[in-house]
Amino acid sequence: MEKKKEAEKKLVDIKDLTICSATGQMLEKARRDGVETAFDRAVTMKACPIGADSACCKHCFMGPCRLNAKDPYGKVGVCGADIDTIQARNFGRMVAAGTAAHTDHGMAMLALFRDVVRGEIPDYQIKDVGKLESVARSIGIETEGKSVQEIAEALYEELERTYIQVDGEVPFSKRVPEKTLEVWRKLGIVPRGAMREIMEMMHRTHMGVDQDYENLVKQCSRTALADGWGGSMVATEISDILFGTPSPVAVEVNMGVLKEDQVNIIVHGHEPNLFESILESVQEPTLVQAARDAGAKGINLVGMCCSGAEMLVRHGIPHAGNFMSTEAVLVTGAVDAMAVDVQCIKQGLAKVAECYGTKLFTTNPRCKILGAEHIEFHEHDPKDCTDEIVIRAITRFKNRTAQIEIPRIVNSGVHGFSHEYINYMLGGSFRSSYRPLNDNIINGRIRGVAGVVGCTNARMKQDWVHVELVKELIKNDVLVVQTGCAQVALAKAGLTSPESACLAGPGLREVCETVGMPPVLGLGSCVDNSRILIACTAMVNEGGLGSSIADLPVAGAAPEYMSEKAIAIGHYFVASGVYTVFGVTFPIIEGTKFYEHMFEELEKLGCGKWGFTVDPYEMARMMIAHIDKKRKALGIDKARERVLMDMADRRQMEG
Ligand code: XCC
Repeated sequence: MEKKKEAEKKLVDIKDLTICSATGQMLEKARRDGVETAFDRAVTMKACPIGADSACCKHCFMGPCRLNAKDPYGKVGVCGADIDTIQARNFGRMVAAGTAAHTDHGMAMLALFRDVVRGEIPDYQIKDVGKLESVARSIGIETEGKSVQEIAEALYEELERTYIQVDGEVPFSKRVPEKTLEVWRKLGIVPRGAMREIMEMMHRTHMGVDQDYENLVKQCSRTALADGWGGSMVATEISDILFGTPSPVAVEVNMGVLKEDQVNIIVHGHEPNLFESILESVQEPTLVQAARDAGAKGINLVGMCCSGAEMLVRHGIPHAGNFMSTEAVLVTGAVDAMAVDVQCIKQGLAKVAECYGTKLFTTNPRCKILGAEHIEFHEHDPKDCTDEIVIRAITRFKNRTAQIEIPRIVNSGVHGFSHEYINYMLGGSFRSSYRPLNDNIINGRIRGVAGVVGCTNARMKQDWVHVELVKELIKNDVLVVQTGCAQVALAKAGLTSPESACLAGPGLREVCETVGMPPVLGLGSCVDNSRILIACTAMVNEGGLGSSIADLPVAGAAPEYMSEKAIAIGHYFVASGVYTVFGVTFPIIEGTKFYEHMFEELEKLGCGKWGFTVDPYEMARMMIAHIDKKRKALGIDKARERVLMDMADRRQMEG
């Protein structure tokens, strides 16, 4: 009886769990079907309060030692480590893990590129030669008079240093604005190879090594920068070179993109090569015929999470939902196969898939899940794996037994705003540059730019903080750029459509309507946050907005983050000069020296700084206040005469 009462008490109203109606509908169905999801587990699994405060040290076996967040300096660990050392060490290991995830992905993309260039993988080609040349030139590789093959070989050789270089600066440090790089050099945080940085981070956080929180934070910065300006940036650039640089494309999102009368295949993960190959397999005439023979009208390929976001911006492939919807989507019963590769793949998927007879396939040797079937993906013969997944999905379609219920919700938007396209979009083909963006910031039509990125989290009302924050920002004339699961949250809320410009403030609205763009620009997956770094650099280089990234009227946020990758991303933005506000929870104790350093002192050293709040409106206020502070420092706090310059004005000005 007591137990029953307890269970009833814990049955939270679904409206408090998500604002995504499709996910809510599926959570209702899951409850009826007796199927458990992460939302349920988050209610019954109380987060460990000591871990949440980062007040626990388990780096040696004299512990684990627990300190008291309410009296952080009241005691120290058995070895004598104080609260600042413990928090900085814990943070450092999170940065190392997040950086490792992105850089391991990036290194895999670079290895794929090498084998394609050397003719060892005929299934992929260099799709974007223009991008190949521009990336090569950006790091000092001479392209004039050289063949594509020669440029590609030289680029591979150079970018390999991003990972393995023992000394020196990563190749993409050549792209960093001079003054920002100067700050890094002064602080000693210019990254060497990512392997070296991650290794040193792990070493220094071992028991009895670095016990000075400021010194530890320096290594956190160097490691995170090896991600943002290293592993992640290489992953983005190489994926563009191999699979095409995104440009705006109309896309449908939400669970209504599933089709009851078709074979539905979802790809969920982070490495675009699996998805690119499945895209080919679903168009294979023999497989399309096999699907028809099984009674299906066709094969419907759909993405989720970050590889879904990459395919969304690159090819306009429909997207079924973000991280907190991956179990819920299986509850439709309509998913015939879900193929996963690496990162953000809940082990809980195996159980839910089993309940609905969905085939769950792992494909990457780095990620196997008990209960899922493993069909290994080999780049040298990718179709072996992806054709087999399609065949198995068709078989499941033929033998469907689960009751099917697909939420009839589809949202449309425009995505695919790469840095290259932003350049073209605002300037047009005659004066393609960031000048119009900078001018519109200077004249006050656009107040500033905010990156709103990151995950969704079982401990937050899914999508709610993202949507409220972004609405607040655009209403105040702040242009929003997005990646990852955040982008999908806003797409489902309809804010990535050009029509949503009506929700923007008058200045931003005018710019959006003139150009025909939405006030919320979707850039791609989480590794594509590197596109935001490049956009910031372009704004600095264009002139008029200061001489370092830290001078720009920009801010970042990850309001519903959940992964260590997000911590690494947040810290590389902070180290690059961006004020970055996180929601949910932050592994830190307010009032400690470590807190002061991360939330205040870093800015005084020429970097950005961290901020935290769970409230979307407060988050918007904090970000806008920062943007206004930067506008004031630049002397553009008073909006200037609101005119758009034309070519004649510009020539006169330049003259
Ligand atoms: Fe994962 Fe990348 Fe977070 Fe989404 S946003 S939950 S990290 S899928 Ni990248």
